[in-house]
Amino acid sequence: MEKILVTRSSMPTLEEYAEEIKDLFETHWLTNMGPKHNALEEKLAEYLKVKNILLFSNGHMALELLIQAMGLSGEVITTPFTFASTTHAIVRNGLTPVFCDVNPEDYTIDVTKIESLITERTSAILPVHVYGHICDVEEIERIAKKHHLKVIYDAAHTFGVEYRGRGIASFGDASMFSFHATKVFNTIEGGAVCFNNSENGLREKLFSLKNFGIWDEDVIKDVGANSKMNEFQAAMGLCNLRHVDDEIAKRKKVVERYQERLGRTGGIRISQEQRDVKANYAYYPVIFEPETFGKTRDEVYDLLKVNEIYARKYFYPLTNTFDCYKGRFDLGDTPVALDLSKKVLTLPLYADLRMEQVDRICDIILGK
Ligand code: T4K
Repeated sequence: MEKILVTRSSMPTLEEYAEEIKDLFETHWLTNMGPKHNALEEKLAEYLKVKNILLFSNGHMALELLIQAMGLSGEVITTPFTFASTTHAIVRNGLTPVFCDVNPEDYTIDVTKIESLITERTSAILPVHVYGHICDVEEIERIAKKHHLKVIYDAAHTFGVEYRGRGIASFGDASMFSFHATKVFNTIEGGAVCFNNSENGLREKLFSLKNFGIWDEDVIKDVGANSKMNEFQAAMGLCNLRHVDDEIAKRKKVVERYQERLGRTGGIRISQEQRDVKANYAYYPVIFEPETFGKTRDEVYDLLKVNEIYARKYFYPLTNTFDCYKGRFDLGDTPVALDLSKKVLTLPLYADLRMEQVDRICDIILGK
């Protein structure tokens, strides 16, 4: 039986990558903001339609250091229907996450519930464009302005996504992207912070924080970390960027096949295309309603697994139920997220997933 995993990293050919890294064996310049790192930054700023970009060793450190750089304090409003990274980045900065529920349509933050969670301790909103579905960026901007809050987006899943022709990172004060091996665009491990406004010193601060707080050889101003993207990562990015549009087009075909096969089945909820959004088809989440569909999410998961198909329960468990946060949060605050986390399964999705493989997955789910 052919094994199918939830995703498979996009890679250039060995020849293309070898060609890209060849000069590293002459220059011996391997990291610390080298020429490939700088070239990738330039190309990505253009691709993502954003004025400022800084590259990091991974998305998580990009987010953690972004929160530090913004000097946030007290409470940060966020959602628990996400990867561990989002909540951990807040807590590791000594801040308190305040969990807002998500909406049942696209699983992003429920903007009607944000204002009731704002207190005098709130300093920011940190919503997640989960699965590549964008948040209600306009309403979030309105709320943030009214209450003088910062907005940081966890845009780990939204590489290349645009809203009304604007790069998604042009919304909010800043956005974090992940370029992990499992993402639409990867640099093996990697990440970025993007933002438009550069008049607040954010660029300089982030540059310092990802390099031990060093401003120059003799001046260390910040308690920084080490989170630099190295030249081999950047080389992978330069190669993958050449093919990313093709990859997204192929992913779209896979998604369309899933929609065709599963879209009209009672008890199965699939994501709808968002209006005015150029999508990237990052994930394919399916919600199984056991009463109507006849099987629970866990039963579908197991059924696929015995057939060597490894779908994933992204995002279960909710971050506010993690062992490390035991007793700290009230699950009653996020009922929609809790319900989704018990019913969602993300099906295999990657550019080279063949149509007959998609059909096999759908046949098993539909009991054909
Ligand atoms: N915010 C959000 C909303 C995120 O989803 C993430 C990361 C972050 C922040 C933090 O960004 P990073 O610091 O990671 O850049 C994976 C990824 O490791 C993680 O990046 C991602 N989200 C999360 C949703 O998924 P795991 O633990 O599920 O990965 P793993 O090792 O089980 O891999 C999943 C599948 O991917 C494998 O079954 C096969 C495929 N795969 C995996 C690897 C490692 C490949 O094809 N190649 C590979 O090299 O977390």
